[in-house]
Amino acid sequence: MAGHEIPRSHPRYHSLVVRERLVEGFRKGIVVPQGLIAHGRGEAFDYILGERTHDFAEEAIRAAVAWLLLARHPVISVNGNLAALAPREVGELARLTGALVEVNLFYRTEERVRAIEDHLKANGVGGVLGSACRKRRLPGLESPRGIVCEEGIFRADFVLVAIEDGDRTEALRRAGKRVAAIDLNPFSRTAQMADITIVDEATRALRRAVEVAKELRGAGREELEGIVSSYDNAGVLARAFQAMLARLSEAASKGRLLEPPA
Ligand code: PTJ
Repeated sequence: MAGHEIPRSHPRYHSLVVRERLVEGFRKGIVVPQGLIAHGRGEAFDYILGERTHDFAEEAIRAAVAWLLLARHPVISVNGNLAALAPREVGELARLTGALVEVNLFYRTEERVRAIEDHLKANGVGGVLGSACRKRRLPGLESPRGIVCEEGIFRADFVLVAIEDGDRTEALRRAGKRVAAIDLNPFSRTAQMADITIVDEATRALRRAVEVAKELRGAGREELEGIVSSYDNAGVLARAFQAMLARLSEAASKGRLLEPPA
């Protein structure tokens, strides 16, 4: 069934288009029903943030890109929601930074892994890991997210994850890897456990990461190391909470927002 026609004049046009993309992904077997619920939670946080990339997210994006460029074996981990929302952005960021792309799912079936690989390939992402690789287990992770590719996440020194449930970032860190997470919810276990937390909508953050990668690709090691070593994730998370608090207290004191949701 084709997606619904959304009138361009609708005040929430963009948000409705994004929902259609996920529903389409659900119909193609890329997104799980639980992914639609996860998106709703993300939308609520994005509303509070005013649906824009804040300075704290910008700082986290720069640190994540610098780390992707510095890492010996960087991997971008893709689940159903991310594949449906931002396949081209994933591909471009991987190309610019030399990162591998691996499909890693919580609600894992081999059929879904292949559907996501095909979708990524159809959107220009080359060399996706997932189905045809030597499988290994991430120690201490019971869920199917623990099934990883030896030449991908298992060997990685840096992993970028997005729209992720709570159990994996900790396991990746225990395995000695650095982790950057894109998560609109700064309260989440993933957001709290990551080395770098990008509190921003994943598609918006990846678009910005692509621009930053174009800029930083020509930078020397020293400059990249400077970005990484001066990065303070606790400070970035604190600023994300402050931004939410400021928007909420503005609304609470005036009963309305100066900038209504676009
Ligand atoms: O594709 P699978 O099988 O790996 O499953 C993927 C889902 C999303 C179902 C799974 O990872 C899950 O259940 O995730 P959670 O526990 O709902 O967590 C998702 C987190 O991502 C929540 O903190 C949301 O607020 C956040 N989130 C949702 N949509 C976005 C987002 N963050 C950034 N950008 C979004 N578009």
